[in-house]
Amino acid sequence: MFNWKRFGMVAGLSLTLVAAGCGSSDEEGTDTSGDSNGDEASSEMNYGEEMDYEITGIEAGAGVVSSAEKATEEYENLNGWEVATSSSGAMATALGEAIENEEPIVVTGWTPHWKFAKYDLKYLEDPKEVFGGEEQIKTMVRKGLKDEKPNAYKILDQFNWEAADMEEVMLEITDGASPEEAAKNWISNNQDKVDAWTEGTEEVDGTEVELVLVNWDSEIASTNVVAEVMKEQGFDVTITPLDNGPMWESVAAGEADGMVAAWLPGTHGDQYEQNKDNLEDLGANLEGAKIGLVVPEYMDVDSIEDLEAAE
Ligand code: PBE
Repeated sequence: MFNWKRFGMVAGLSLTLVAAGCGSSDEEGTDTSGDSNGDEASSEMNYGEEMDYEITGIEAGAGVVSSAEKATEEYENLNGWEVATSSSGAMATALGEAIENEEPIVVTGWTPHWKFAKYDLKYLEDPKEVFGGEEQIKTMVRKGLKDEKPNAYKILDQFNWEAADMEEVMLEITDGASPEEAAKNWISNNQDKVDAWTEGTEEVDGTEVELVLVNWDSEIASTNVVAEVMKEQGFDVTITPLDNGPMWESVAAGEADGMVAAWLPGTHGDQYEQNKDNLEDLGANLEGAKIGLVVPEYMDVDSIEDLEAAE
């Protein structure tokens, strides 16, 4: 049997290594005679140079990383820029450190995310609309789930909340709570919402359910909340972290029961097209999501077009 977990891990790791190996290909040695930066009079900082013309990305398979790469091709001024891939956690650490030192940084960002509650941040305008508009986060389940595990299916179908709910859970996790703990706390404070998700379902006795996710902060929050609700109904829930492609493929292949992490229409548009015939789309579980390039407020740029091209 194909091991999706291992595939996801290995694929993620090797992509990271490839990305690390082909870092920046600066044109070193062209600047031969003295300091040709000239412009002593210019008070404008060259943010691009300070950042090594690098956008701080997240997991290689994330839609926001593909969009950022596309942006480096479509915006002339991002010519020569690279998107450095790592993980959502590493991006958040880099963002926190840059802010502490008031240094420039451009990250691949998304909403809902706790970073907007912790820091003063802004999305860069995207006149070419490379990052798309408002998105929904949708729930996808494997074919056959409805017949085989109707109560699990119904809970997943009825799961639906708001950005503020998700942010609350994310913030608690960032502040040190375990995902299970934060999920349980949210559930006990929002029993009315949870009751609507379990409405019309019966409790079960240890039925196994496997949910898949990518370890993005937003999906850690949502998946754990759904998992805890299902556990309270008697399900034996496993959460398996994968890379983005394998997350979609595992549901389409029927290896996993479902996921609540489908960002559409733009972010995961390719994955959806490739897998839509082999899975069941249960609709939006959250409205008003968004992706883009995000910078600290103190940076004097408003649009992607304000960033300087690499020399
Ligand atoms: N994200 C969070 C994901 C979807 C959820 C925006 C980092 C992505 O870019 O694929």
